[in-house]
Amino acid sequence: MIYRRTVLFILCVTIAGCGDPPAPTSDAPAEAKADRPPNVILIMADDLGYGDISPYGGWIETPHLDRLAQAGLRFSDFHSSGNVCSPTRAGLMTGLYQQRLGIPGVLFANPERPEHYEGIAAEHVTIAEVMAANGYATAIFGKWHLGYQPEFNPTLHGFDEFRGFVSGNLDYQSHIDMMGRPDWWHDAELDAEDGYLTDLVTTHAVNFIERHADEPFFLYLPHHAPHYPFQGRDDPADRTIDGEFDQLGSQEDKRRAYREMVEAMDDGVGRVVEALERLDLADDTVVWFFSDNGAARWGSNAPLRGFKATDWEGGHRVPSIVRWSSSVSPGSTAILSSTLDVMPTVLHWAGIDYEGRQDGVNLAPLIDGNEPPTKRQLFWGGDGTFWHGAAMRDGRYKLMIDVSGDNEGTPQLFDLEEDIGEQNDLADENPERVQQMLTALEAWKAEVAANTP
Ligand SMILES: [Ca+2]
Repeated sequence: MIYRRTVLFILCVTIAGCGDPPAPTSDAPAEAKADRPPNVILIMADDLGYGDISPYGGWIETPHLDRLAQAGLRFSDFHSSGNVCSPTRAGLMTGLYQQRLGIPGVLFANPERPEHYEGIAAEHVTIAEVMAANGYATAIFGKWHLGYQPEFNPTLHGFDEFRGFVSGNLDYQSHIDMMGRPDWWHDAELDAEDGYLTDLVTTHAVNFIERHADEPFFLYLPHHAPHYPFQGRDDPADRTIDGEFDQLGSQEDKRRAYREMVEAMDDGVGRVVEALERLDLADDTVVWFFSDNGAARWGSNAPLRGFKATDWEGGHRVPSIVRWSSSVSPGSTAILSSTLDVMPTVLHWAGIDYEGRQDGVNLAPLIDGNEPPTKRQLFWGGDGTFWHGAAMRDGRYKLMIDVSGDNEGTPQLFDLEEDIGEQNDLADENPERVQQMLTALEAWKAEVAANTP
């Protein structure tokens, strides 16, 4: 483990563009224990919508997430940087717009698709690499979806341990991917395990926390739930090796299965928090829960418009709750924020001075109230709509370029503070604002394209 960390550290300091080697600073948050920085656990749901879970008034009761929200901070204007799986994950891992990494869309499981051979390149610095270089034990349990080839394995991107899968969707019981291949890994080797996928992720998480209770740890839990195939704990396996199966799963009542999948994930949140409390780590551990994109049509993004794979709010405004009992005051916040902000914020909380490039911002001073909210711009353009459809936020305003269905990309403008459901297009009344935002969007496209392999 020490050897691997050393290698990563050398990698980071020798590669151009990496910036100065990350190193602990003297201005770690005063609340952290003097002898160790906080542990960090990122729990990411897959395709969970804004209107799915009870802390957001959703249709599924999630008592453990309710409890997390009561003890933590609930974001109401938090966004995934992509509207589908791989792009958001690339942005989350690096704090960079995923377009810079050449991952604007899904990395397909089908080997006939060119994207099957792409992934997160070695020169990009991940949050796990920086944490590991600063003394953290690191692990990922769950869905990677940042490359199928051996060189993209998470153990080569800063994670000491990996249990999980590399494809976009997996049978929750048989752990077979949509192409009929086994896809359950232990580090860089296929290694089958029995068990319901969501519970397996949780069991490995609790085990890791117990093993590392005496040292700082960084734990990334990208759950599969509630992404299809729709299978609750008691539903049978659908997929067999090289078999014929419905990708969505065989259950007719998909809403029922979806609810059970979310409930199993909520149980997992409860088991992780219980482990922290049992080991007296709860006050010294950041637990940050969010989703990788909005819900598909089996879930709910209410009151938002649109679904996963669109740039409407329903595609990327997602639940996000952070709990760090000793340092983050409970409540809710309307700060405009992004999965891109997770890395810079977590590194700040960990007392790590990282000088590499980041598109995200450190949210800590905004959360603390030490800085006033800034008027911020965020950009989207991804998964097949890249360079065609797109969206941008400029403070309360959103520019939307929709090329789906009958829409041919005529710019639309919405005031999200007045109209969160994106019903009243204000473009005709605000031509100057539309033009300013279009200009900014084009500048962003050109800038990230200049950094795209
Ligand atoms: Ca997803």
